[in-house]
Amino acid sequence: MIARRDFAFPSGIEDRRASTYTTVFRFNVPVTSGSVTISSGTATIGPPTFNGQEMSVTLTGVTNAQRVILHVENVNDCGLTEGNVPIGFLLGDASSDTVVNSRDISGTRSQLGHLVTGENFRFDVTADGNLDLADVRLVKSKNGTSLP
Ligand SMILES: [Ca+2]
Ligand SMILES: [Ca+2]
Repeated sequence: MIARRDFAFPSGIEDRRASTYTTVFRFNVPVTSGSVTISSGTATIGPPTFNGQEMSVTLTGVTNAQRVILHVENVNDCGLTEGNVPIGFLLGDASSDTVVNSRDISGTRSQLGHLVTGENFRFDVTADGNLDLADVRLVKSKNGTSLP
């Protein structure tokens, strides 16, 4: 039995560019079945895969500056467990505050040449493992965009 509260968390914002995004749902017990559908937003979802306490789905065709809401249900065949998980997609929003502005640009510039770590990975908006001018250019190109 998985508690409903497992799904009660705030929307994260993905700020990196990728053709495929993997969304991992982590539970407090091992999971072997479940379904995930897109309840709103533009994306194509793949079938879920299971590994220990994690269920993963891939998202492709995700457009920028939108909120995708994933509907998770029937985890471990427990019909009572369901929930909506919102994910924001906003390229360049390294600061995760729903707008791309000069703070994101200066923040990305401040990371130029650094190694990508668990602390600064959001500045690698091209998601290529390097913090370089391509990241700064991408953030600049999205200046002024925001999540609805
Ligand atoms: Ca921002
Ligand atoms: Ca990069």
